[in-house]
Amino acid sequence: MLKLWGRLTSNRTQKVLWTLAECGVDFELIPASAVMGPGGHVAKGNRPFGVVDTPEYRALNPNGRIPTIDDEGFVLWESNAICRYLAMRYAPQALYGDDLRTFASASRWQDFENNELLPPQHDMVMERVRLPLEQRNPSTLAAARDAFARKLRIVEDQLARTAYMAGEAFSFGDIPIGIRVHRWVLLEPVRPSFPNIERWYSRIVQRPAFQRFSADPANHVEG
Ligand SMILES: N[C@@H](CCC(=O)N[C@@H](CS)C(=O)NCC(=O)O)C(=O)O
Repeated sequence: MLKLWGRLTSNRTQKVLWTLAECGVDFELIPASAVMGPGGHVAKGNRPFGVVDTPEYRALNPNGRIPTIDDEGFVLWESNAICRYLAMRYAPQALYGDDLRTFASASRWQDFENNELLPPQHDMVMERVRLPLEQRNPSTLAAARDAFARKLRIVEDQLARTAYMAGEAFSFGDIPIGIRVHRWVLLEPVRPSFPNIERWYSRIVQRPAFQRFSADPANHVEG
């Protein structure tokens, strides 16, 4: 069975969990992390899951980061590469219409999410949830919220043109943006108006594969 090292609260592990669910692939989740454990973040005095610092894990993933997969002896790290691999191997039709340009467009949205949306939202989660109160900095939070909303405007404009990120059908490009928007909705009860994102999100949350691992707020805004 496919093995996945990671944790439910990791947004990059979440991308892989959602993709696995879309593909209908069974797997074993091996909890692993240097910074979080069952009780929450180490910054709050909790014990991490560990594993990532062992020589065995470093031989699989020299970064000591999560997620990593082992699919019948094929080991892969980098969350977006894992999702592309899973889509190509298990669900090309369902996850990009088995079409080169849809694949390229979906990959572009993965890169955009990783480079533009993830860094400010990481700061938002640290400032809102994970850091002890005395370590939080209101100006870091304000800058992160502004940067995130500015970049989300690009998603809003895309969704004014197409029903989903890479065209008229769901693709793996919707997965990282979906994780990001879900966290944003959970973190920000009062949000700027992005009607196309709201319409798209209302469909995304109905997907059984999203419901399976990604919907639970505990995996996003606790710890
Ligand atoms: N570019 C890598 C980044 C991996 C990464 O930084 N993962 C985070 C979790 S989202 C991590 O390993 N955090 C430290 C830990 O939990 O030990 C990827 O997308 O897989």
